[in-house]
Amino acid sequence: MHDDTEHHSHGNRVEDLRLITGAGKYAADWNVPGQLYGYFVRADRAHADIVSVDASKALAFPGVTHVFTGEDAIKAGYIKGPHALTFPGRDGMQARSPDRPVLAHRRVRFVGEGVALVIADSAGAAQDGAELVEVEYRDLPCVVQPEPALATGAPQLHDDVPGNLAFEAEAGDEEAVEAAFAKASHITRLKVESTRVAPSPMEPRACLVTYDPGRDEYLFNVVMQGVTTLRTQLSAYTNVPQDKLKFETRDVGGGFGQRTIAYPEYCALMIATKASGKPVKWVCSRVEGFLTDTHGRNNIIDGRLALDAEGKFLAMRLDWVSDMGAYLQPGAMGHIRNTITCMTGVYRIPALYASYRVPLTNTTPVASYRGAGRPDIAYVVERLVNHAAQETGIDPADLRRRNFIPPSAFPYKTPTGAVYEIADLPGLLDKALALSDWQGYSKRRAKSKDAGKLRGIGISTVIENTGAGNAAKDEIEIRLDASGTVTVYTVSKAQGHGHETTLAQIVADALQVPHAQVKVVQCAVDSTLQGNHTGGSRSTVGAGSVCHLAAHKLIEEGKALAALEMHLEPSQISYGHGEFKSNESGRGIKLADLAKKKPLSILAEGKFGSTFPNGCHIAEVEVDPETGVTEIVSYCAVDDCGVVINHAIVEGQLHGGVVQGAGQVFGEQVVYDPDTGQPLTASFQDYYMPRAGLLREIRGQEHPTPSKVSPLGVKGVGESGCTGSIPVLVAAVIDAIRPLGIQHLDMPLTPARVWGAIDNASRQSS
Ligand code: MCN
Repeated sequence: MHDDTEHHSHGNRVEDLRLITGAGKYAADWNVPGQLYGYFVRADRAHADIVSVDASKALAFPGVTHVFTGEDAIKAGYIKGPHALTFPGRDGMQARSPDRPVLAHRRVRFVGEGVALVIADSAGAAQDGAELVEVEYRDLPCVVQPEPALATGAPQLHDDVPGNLAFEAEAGDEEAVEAAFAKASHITRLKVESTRVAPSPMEPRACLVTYDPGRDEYLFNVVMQGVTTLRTQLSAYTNVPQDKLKFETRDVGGGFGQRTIAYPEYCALMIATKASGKPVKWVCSRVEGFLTDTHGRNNIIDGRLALDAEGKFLAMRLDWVSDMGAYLQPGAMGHIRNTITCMTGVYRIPALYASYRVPLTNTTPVASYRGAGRPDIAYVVERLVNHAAQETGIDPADLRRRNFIPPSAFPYKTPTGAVYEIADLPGLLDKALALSDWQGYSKRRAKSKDAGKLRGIGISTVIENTGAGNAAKDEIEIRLDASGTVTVYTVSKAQGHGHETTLAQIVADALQVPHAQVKVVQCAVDSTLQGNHTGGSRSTVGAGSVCHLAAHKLIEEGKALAALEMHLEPSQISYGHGEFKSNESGRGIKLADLAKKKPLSILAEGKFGSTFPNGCHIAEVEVDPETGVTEIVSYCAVDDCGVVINHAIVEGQLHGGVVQGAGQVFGEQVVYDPDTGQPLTASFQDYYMPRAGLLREIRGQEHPTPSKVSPLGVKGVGESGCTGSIPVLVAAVIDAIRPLGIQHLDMPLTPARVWGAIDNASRQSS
């Protein structure tokens, strides 16, 4: 590898200086002269008919210029948002997606739903004006939990969604599973919940929309994860043609899937800017974010795993209830599609069957969150495997080894039709066992016991699909200018992932030029490139691979041009380290000199399938039986994300993902009052956030098996940490408290919950 890129492959993210010195430009930093400000009046109840909205007092407030309501949303025709459950369900069922006018019309269905948009000449006036909007409601009974929502007699949210059941789906072979269950020598059963969480990126949502009547175009300065998906969805919601929707964004402070979609607020702002003739800006508060940014996970899964007398897995059945909140959103598809793709986990399980029921409830809509179903499936499969190990008395590492898909079986077609490309699971396990000193555990457990602590160890071995996207293809443009600078254009958008570093590194590597010579421009305002947004850990497999192809195309086209210059045939030219050279005379022409004659522009494209990163994580915890407080005392992660482009960034991605998973395990949970539907966790005073001290050290190792899906050999890594950490940390805590007779606890494993279980167990045994 070239010296410079070698240097960068171990760190030095080029975007960091800007981002950590306050020089980033986030959505709320965009302003234009003469802009107005929007503030949303939001439902303060979970379920009610809107009897009337009286804006007269608000309109009389100094500075307020307009108030828009559900009537305006209906008039504009901004009524039906796109959703992603577009594949056929059980018996060909089509998802029942109710209307969702961009401002609520006649009915509100969750606390926080936008009812009116007040526009004023200052943010303060808009907020004060909003206080004066009088909404008369007729309260309706609400339902905020998924299983009660499906029960007979439950309050009904939408006339066109009978029984609150928006979708039903199934996968696998139910008969084969039932037949295998009938012969099994052991069946493990566990019902688990992957809790509803609030993704909470650092940067709150914000959006400035400017309407240009001359061009009939809208320009958005908005938080996003890539322009193409947002544009498609906004167009679907509003019927405004895609080429009339422009976007300009520079930095995004975290996304985690939550910044992908076309939120109704953005469409309501379109109504406001068009009607007022002025740009309109809205900045979301943190509380509003908790109420209206899509939530994540939120699955209840009843799982059964059948084993034979040797501990071989025979069959697995999973019955899911996947609550999507009050309306279907784009993004929620992953809860079904990804969980089917990864259903067999890393194991050979000959028969699989899953059923899905998707209820709607009086809660904030749910969409994808880091992993989008992959952590959920890994969680239930790994919990079942650990539970089975316990029940059969087989060592959990050994039980895994007995059931792993062997290296020789790859590419492996799973019973639910996915094709896992490549993995070395036994190798991964061996490395993780050695790294964590699995053998020495009992000594450490005894030591903890002496100190009055309950020690537990957990293991997870997981695999997930990453890479494939919805876009027809990923396109990259590379321009070479007369200064020799290579500029790479992409429509993916980093939200903290370091793409300015890694995409540049890929191109610089291929061109053998210093890293600093390559600049990355994401989502240029007039770009017409196609491609996937950043999500599904696909940017490196997709955009990254095309960067590689584009750089090689640049070399080939450059050779042709250099040959013309030197009156030679392209075959007589070779390329290396930024220079085209005649093979015979050694005469050369540098990239910059070539561009001085004629700037070069290259367009490359590619379409890539899924890659399957996998990992083995082993964690140890100490639980204090007096307080229920858990401390993570050891965390080892061995991961295979194929060829690594930048080791420091990959390590950072894994750390971030692991801690995000730990947040869900130990505290994060969105809670609603079951009677009133009021959210009880709509601020950081009530909603737990993991802090640095939660996980002090991760010992990590790479175990790459290069992918052939990508010419770079890469697999995605952005979500892997979450997928591995949730099952392993829960397993470790359960292992610690199992000697007290506790077999199962649902997340979050807060001190109160753990202590309560310990207390309960000790009462029962005494
Ligand atoms: N990388 C690498 N070598 C590999 C694979 C990846 O060097 N073999 C680098 C990439 O070049 C990139 C980073 O690791 O800089 C993540 O790459 P990739 O796995 O391709 O994932 P994406 O860039 O598509 O990121 C999406 C993924 C998802 S889906 C969520 S959600 C998520 C995540 O990444 N949200 C994040 N990581 C996040 N990190 C930050 N800081 N903020 C978020 O919102």
